[in-house]
Amino acid sequence: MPPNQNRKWEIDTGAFRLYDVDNDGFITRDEMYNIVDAIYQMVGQQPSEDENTPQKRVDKIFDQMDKNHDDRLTLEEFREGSKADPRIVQALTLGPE
Ligand SMILES: [Ca+2]
Ligand SMILES: [Ca+2]
Repeated sequence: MPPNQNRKWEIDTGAFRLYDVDNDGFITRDEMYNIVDAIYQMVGQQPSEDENTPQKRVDKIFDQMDKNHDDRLTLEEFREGSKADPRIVQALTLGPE
């Protein structure tokens, strides 16, 4: 595996574990909401047009990532989703754009 891909795998897995608070291998909406809400408070993020509340942001993330619509994200869904929208992982790690 090329180093860049390896690094991305580590970041995605680390982010997934942060979201998966009870460590059962799935991210539920509640778990993601708790983290996203905490991030919003931490960074005091300015509202943007369509993501101006943590709830909306979580709904949007789930719409994009939850491929089989069972209301929970597996690591695989999370990784695929973060490939399509890297901001989700960046928002967590608070890295630069
Ligand atoms: Ca969980
Ligand atoms: Ca799912």
